[in-house]
Amino acid sequence: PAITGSTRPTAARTYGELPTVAGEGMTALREWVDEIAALTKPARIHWVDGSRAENDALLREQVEEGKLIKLNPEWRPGSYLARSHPSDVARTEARTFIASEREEDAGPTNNWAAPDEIRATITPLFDGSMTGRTMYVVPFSMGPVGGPLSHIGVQVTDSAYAVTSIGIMTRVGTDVLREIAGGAPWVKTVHSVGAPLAPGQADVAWPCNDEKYIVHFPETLEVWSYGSGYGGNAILAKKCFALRIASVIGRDEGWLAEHMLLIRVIDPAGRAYHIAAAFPSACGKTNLAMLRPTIPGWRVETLGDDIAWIRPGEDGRLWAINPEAGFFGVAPGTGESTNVTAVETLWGNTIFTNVALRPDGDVWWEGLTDEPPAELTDWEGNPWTPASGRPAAHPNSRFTVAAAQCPQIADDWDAPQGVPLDAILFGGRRATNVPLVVEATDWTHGVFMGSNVSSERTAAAEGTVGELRRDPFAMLPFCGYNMADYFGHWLKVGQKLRFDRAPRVFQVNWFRKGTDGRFLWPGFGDNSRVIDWIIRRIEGEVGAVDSPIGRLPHPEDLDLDGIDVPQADLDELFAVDPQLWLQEADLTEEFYRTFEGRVPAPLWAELAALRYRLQRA
Ligand code: GTP
Ligand code: SPV
Ligand code: MN
Repeated sequence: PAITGSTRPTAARTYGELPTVAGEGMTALREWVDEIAALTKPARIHWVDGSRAENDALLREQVEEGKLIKLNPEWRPGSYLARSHPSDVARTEARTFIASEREEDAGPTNNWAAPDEIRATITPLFDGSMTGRTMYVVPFSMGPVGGPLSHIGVQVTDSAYAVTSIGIMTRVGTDVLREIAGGAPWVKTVHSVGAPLAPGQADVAWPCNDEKYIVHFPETLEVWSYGSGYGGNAILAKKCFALRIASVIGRDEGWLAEHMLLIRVIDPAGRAYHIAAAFPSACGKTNLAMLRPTIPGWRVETLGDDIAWIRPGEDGRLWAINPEAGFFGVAPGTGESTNVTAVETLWGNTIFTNVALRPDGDVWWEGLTDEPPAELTDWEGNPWTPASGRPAAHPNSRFTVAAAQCPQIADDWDAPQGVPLDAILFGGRRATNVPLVVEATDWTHGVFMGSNVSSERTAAAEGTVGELRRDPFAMLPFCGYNMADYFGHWLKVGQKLRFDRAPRVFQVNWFRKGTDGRFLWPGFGDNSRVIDWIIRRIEGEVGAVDSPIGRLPHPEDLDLDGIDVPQADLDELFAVDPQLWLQEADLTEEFYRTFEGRVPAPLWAELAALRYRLQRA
């Protein structure tokens, strides 16, 4: 049957076209939309078609309503600045729930809620939550529409900011509806900022609610998000779907949904390698994804900067896609000297959130230039000068921009079948202990390494910045099921690979500090020197030094031509202190014990072997 539009609340204003896509699957979608509308009671419904005209209209409207500031097109064409409410600036992990039927399926690292109970809690909040607002229906695809590794979702939201962000971050449009009409399964995601408008009530620039719930129902493939308009709390395709829900689908179907960047590295001989790397939030994924090697002859092509969906292929290799279509990147620290590729990517058509505004109508943030401008308007809209003694941009301020705009994006970045992985990197922000690079001896050891990632907390989520916490596989806030089962799933995926075709696993740490508190490694473009070693390891061109924690480079094998890292710093970068590592091992045991017998035996065996090697060192 042809769709004639929703029967519920009559549109006070009409936008776009009601979808005319026909097919069985559309009935279920329409019924669901009607059901959500009956609950949330919006003033109007807008089916998003993903067209350029629609996007332009939505942006214009947000400017008229004071929700976006149009940047000076002379400097930043097609670009906008959003200022969030000061209380709504990052993911709220304490308000994020996995509502699996059984508590043990969520596991000790997630906040669990009984599905019935949490539905009973949030349903009254959603009741009338869109009053006076437009409810947008956004059909999106993660991965190319119809691709073998792709999955579809629909987000209903009362935030136009979310709609324009999803439009950049995913593939939105009527072709997705056609897939749904044809019977493709889809994930239901519901988002409300939780700020109903009474008749005549003026809206605010960033509506949100002090009460927040980000709730995932892994059994019914649903996400319900209430009260926040920011990032991963509001763009539900990203962390909620592509990681938390997708990790559960992957567990059941035999693949992996990971918090990983994806790159192609091309060496001076023209050989191409594909690397995926998991670093916790604000620990360098976007930067490595856009790497400009400082060693001659090397090139990096960007494939993805935050999420990878990875599947064992029939050839015994792991194949990965980036399911997203854009970057939601950390602004501070992104500059000409650190990530020139990002700076070039942001030339226009970008939505900035919580950065500072220059008097000339362009944006600025800490690290964009060495010297700050003499005067700015800070992220909260207050006058700012370098003497203000506070950052002008919020530490978790972000840019939202299409992947296709990246000057070094791979030509085939959206190839439906993805790319075969040669190496997997695990990293974190560690001032001590973890060396610049260390290679795992085999897949199981690599999984052990991944399960032990710890990292200093960043501004990407609420909490105390700098505090060391366990963040296995950089998935602590994103694994939608029991983390110990997830470790087991990684081991199982490894068994499907041909031993000589499984990616090699490495742990890296760009953030080790000297006793004086300065970074020992220059990082950024110079991380290509570590990549170079990794690839020469893969090719068997260099040996390695066995250490209790894994294989380290022979000092002469790390290409340091053209940089000046003092020998003392290099020694410290690779120092492995058995006593400190034995303490880490104790923490690992403590951590594993929180899973009450669910951590797979091979990982306990790795821990025992590690202790044995450390005690003999
Ligand atoms: P999410 O988007 O939150 O997942 O973050 P991300 O992992 O993509 O981190 P991103 O690349 O945005 O980097 C976060 C911060 O770390 C930025 O301020 C960077 O400047 C800084 N950073 C990235 N790479 C390096 C590095 O090699 N060395 C140092 N010292 N800092 C780095
Ligand atoms: C992260 O925190 O890892 C991000 C930002 O990539 S958000 O989308 O808000 O999760
Ligand atoms: Mn991230």
